[in-house]
Amino acid sequence: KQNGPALDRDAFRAALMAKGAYYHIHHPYQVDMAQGRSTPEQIRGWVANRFYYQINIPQKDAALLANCPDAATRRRWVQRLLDHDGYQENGGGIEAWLTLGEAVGMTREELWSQEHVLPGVRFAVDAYLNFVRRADWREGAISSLTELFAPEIHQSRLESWPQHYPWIDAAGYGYFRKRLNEARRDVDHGLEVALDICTNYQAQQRALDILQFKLDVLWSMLDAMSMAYQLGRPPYHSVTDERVYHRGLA
Ligand code: PQQ
Repeated sequence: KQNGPALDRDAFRAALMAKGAYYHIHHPYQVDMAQGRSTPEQIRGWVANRFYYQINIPQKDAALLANCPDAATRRRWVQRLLDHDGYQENGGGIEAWLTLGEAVGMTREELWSQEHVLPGVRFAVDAYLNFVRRADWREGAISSLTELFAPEIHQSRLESWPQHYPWIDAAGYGYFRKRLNEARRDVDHGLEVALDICTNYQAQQRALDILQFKLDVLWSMLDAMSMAYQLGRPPYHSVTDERVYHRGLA
């Protein structure tokens, strides 16, 4: 990319925020869920596939910690592991997502089995984990910045889903409620890192590319779900009705 003038702190923050235009809140699959057009099968498909994201997030954050030589940063970042994995008697986000799974009519075993996880979703999530494994921790932190836009999507689910989907047990909504505050706190830290290190044009463009990569991850997950659950074209649909796709080699 060409060189150019650096944006000042506020203009760079605005450029990051402008990437919200490509957030998965605008994906037709997400829009259909928010507007009450999704079938129970489509909601269940989303919950089961998103579970793969949920279980990879703490591994992603552990990878970032492993790459971070700064103790003060690790002290703050480690909270994300506790948020998702839980600690002592506190259940974390993974537990809350399993409760969401039960609320939409699936068993915990069904989620853990990964039998519903589509290859396209798996590849997208794996790309995120692998990026953070290999990246400088500060670039890893920048890749979490889609969370800038997450409180709005969690809030929208809390408002619209109970209205449209009375068949979902309200006990399932704990995850979304819990993330409202956690995401805001995460974003404060991630944004601080981005604004502090991206003080020249090239670093700023690189940060915007990293954020776009992460937006691509989230969008691609929903593309795979659209094919499978809306268009009736899951992998190998032209050959078999069986879910023959692999369940992860790790
Ligand atoms: N993103 C991260 C991350 O990149 O570290 C962690 C989370 C997200 C979560 O814990 C979420 O719950 C979450 N939820 C959504 C969503 O439901 O739309 C999106 C995102 C995101 O933007 O990456 C996260």
